[in-house]
Amino acid sequence: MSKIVFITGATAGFGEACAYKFAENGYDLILNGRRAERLQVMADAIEKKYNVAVLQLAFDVQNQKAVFDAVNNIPADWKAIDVLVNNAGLALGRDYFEEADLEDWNTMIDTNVKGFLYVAKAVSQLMVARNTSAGSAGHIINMGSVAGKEVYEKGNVYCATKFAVDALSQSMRIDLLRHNIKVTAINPGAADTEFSVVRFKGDAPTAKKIYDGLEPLTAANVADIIYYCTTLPPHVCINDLSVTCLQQASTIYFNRKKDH
Ligand code: NDP
Ligand code: 8X3
Repeated sequence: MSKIVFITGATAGFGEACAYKFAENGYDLILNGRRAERLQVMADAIEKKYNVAVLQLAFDVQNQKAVFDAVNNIPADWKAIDVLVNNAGLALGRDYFEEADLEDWNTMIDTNVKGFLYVAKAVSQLMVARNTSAGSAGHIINMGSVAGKEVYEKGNVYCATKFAVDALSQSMRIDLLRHNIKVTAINPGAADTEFSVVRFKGDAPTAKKIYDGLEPLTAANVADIIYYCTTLPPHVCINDLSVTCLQQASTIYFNRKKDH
């Protein structure tokens, strides 16, 4: 029987790259994102190329009812979820604290903290139900960030949401210990996905400047690492993994190419 991975935020960036990586390795996929049409295009392409099954679950992780309805109504033969990639998230704005937009703050908190929690709780309940004394009953991979380890100017609430992911990953690891569920936090640095275009609300030139003079991480780099974490023996768990490109040492120290 194929293994099953559930990926939130699968319509772009890390989530999309994870979908292809896990499919390449024979997993059946449960894919989430708000953009249903993107999920459909991906599902068609992946099923054709990798001969795996794809279940599309288009919902907004901010919507508590939608999350629990979707997860609780997963068809019975999809319920044995081996891996959750709890990845959906975003930054909105990069502004001084006193100038930042309250709606941006609300959306980041509702998505990166509350939505993250709804998905983790709903899926962990399915994993608990199949607890096994032999090996692992499931693996939850939470998408943190270097911004969840160290704050930076104008990072305020985005950083706070990722610090919350860090704290919750630690808590979940403790509380789910008795159920044999692995919890891994992945904390990437700058990666060239749709993240910055979303953060700067479609302002492509400003988004591009984030990566000036850098060879940033790619979504595929991060997906490879996430997949690797799931290949270790059942008794081994990577708890917390930070990864940056060679030219990034922290959230603020970069070695950009000289002409930038
Ligand atoms: P992208 O913008 O490329 O992808 C974000 C994904 O999240 C999309 O699939 C989007 O899908 C989904 N998403 C956003 N909001 C919601 C929502 N409310 N409900 C469901 N899905 C949602 O960004 P990344 O791949 O870079 O980001 C993925 C995660 O990685 C985020 O948690 C981000 O904070 C984190 N991260 C990113 C880094 C980077 O530099 N890129 C570095 C460190 C961490 P849709 O719009 O279809 O809903
Ligand atoms: C995304 C990385 O440094 O832009 O989490 O906040 S950063």
